[in-house]
Amino acid sequence: MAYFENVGKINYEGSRSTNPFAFKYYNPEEKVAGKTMEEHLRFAMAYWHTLTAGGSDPFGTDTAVRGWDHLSGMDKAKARVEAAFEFMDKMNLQYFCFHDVDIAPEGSSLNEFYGNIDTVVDLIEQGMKTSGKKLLWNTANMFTNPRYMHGAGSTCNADVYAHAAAQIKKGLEVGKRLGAENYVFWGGREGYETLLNTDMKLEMDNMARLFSMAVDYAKEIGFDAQFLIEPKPKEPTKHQYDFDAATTISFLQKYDLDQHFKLNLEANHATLAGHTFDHELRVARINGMLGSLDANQGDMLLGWDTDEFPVNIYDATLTLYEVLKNDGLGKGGINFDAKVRRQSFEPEDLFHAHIAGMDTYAKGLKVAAKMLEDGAFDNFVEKRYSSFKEGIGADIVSGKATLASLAEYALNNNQPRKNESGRQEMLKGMLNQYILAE
Ligand code: XUL
Ligand code: CO
Repeated sequence: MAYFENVGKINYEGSRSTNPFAFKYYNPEEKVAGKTMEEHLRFAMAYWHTLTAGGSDPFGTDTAVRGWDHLSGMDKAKARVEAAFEFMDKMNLQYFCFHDVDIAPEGSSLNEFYGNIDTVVDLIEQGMKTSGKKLLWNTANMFTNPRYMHGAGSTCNADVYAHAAAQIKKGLEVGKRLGAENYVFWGGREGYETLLNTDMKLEMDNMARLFSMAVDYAKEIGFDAQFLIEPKPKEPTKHQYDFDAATTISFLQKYDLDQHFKLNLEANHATLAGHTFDHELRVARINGMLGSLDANQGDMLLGWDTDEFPVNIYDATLTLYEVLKNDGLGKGGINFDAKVRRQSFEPEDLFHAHIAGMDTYAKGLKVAAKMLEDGAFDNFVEKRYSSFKEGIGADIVSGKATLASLAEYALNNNQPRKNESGRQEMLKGMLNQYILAE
């Protein structure tokens, strides 16, 4: 059965196309900086937003109209698998991502949940075989069920902690079976509401213990996916431990986990942390921790995680600039952790949303590649720090300088070199020129 019968395969038609069901910039085979767009971008569909969610918000129930609405339980779960492969095929998406609860109902016991997962994973495995679609990452949802009210790895309840471990164990087994390229941990309730009732040290130590157990188990079963932590500063919890890239990296370093993990960075999480997305990518990149991306965007007028499809070419350009500087995302990809608005309730809207997002990132990729190729920004930065290339600057960088040697230098240096302008406005003008020209 077709769940998206009004829409055919989405093809590239070029920037002058007026067909709303066509790519204007995303041309999978087009070569950019030595690789095809498809190889660079590795777009993924987020199962939870595209198949599972229905548009509800804290003030209203679902609005979405979907071909599986009349079904329930396992029948609905099975229908969604069919719909998922139809959507990915029509949308030309090669990858997908899911939480355990997105694909299968939890039932009334852990054992039943395991059984439901196995049944649906059989279907997914079949679909992957026939279609060639791949699993970018899977994860365990350890935040929706009421049992996780105090957290999962950071809960005060050891039985809940054990339940979380059981979900992760199954998630790793499923990941191995489906050949997931990554496995994600997002700690939505790993944090606190008030320090008055919180043992922060124990909570963080326990989280690290759970990550270590996951690393050990993956090794034991031969699951070689890249492990990823997805930082987010707040929402749903007031303060989340994986606050941002810098905080998460130092957490991983402290617990000796940094060699086993990289980061899955999300645009709207960056803005919630008071950062730009490219800031987060830069922090991860210079620490060798840039793993994968959750592509979306927030709304400057709203203070929460609106998870809108990314349409901002300026941001996409700066994002792809970091990705290219990182020499790509390796096993990672670009997952649309984004949802259509509540008013965009028709199945067609899912296509419009993904087309807009994929075109935005495709255009960003082309602009960023040109910026890198020309080297204008690199040259500027290189020149800006040139005082560290020779003389006293080279001594500082090589570690030869001491406070005493620097003080002696400063005392004798009667004509210190003058500061030069940072030329920020000129550089931003140049960036606009690239975006408008490319
Ligand atoms: C929530 C969020 C999650 C993670 C996976 O803000 O981003 O969907 O991506 O759990
Ligand atoms: Co996300």
